[in-house]
Amino acid sequence: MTSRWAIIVLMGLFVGLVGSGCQSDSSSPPSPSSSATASPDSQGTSPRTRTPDTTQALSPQGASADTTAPDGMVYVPGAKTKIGVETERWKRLRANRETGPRHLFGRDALSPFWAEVDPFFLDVHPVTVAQFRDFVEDTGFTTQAEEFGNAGVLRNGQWQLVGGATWRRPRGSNEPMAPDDHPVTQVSWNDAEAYCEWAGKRLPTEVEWEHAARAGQDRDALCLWDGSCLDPSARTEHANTWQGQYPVQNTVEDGYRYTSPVGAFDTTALGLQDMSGNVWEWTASWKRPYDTRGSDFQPTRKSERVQRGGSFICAECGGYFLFARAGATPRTSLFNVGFRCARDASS
Ligand SMILES: [Ca+2]
Ligand SMILES: [Ca+2]
Repeated sequence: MTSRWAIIVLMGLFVGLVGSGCQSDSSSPPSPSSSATASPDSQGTSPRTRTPDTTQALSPQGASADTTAPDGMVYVPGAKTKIGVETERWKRLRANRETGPRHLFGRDALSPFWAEVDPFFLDVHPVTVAQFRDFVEDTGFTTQAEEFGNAGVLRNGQWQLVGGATWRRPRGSNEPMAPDDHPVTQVSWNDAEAYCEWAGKRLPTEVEWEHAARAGQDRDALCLWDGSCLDPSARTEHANTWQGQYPVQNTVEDGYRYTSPVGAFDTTALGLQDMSGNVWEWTASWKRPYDTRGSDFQPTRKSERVQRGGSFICAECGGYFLFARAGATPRTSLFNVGFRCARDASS
């Protein structure tokens, strides 16, 4: 059983690397290339994101909404929010190779749309190793990477399934323990969902994630920080990414070769940390092109869940763009993917 899963995951790694995902970003987490044919609702299965309409004004928060965030979370106001990126803008970004990213996410983020998002709470930072340990110690939970006996690691410039790579030792059994204050990695989507449920929370939809990243209002922003995101040096300052020639040389100008402690870089206007860089973050949503989001969808074993925000191996990539989407099957565990949890604000 274990080897069967390993093969499935390994196939995903290779397909993700040689498939269409490579064009969009060489440093994106490897994943099956099924997203083009999958047709999940990009807003996930969540009823929290309602059908968009043509009104673009911020909708007032419900008068009864409780805006006092629980410990470790921030309040994200509800709004009608624009998700995705205009085709022309995306083409201009792609054409601007000198200042823009060489690898640009986003073909499946074209066809932007308006969504109405209810207010919600979102974790300030990705779930840390210490927080995940509390969950494991409380529940005896076994992650899927532990079950399979291996997980995905970028090693010597190649994605590999490495034995013994788990949330405790994300790069393999002979590698260092993950520090307590770093984001937990080597957790599958299923693991992430289990954690959030234990914590009395849930995974955010990708619409909620992008809305929060836009500080709940800035619909036209490209990045978490201002227009300087097209300046390569600004990326070093604002987020844990990759400097140098991916995937063979990392000059580590930002101080971190792998994950960084949560909060080591910028905090957004809403008070969120590590939204860009450090680790990609699982969302509740199935990955499908936005222009198919209105159609029926039945997930298959190849269907992917959306990840957001880019990671420490995001090199000259567009992972730090607010519209950037990556994905992997819900069983996939990678050393640059973590998650944070959300909670309804008015219930
Ligand atoms: Ca780095
Ligand atoms: Ca992140």
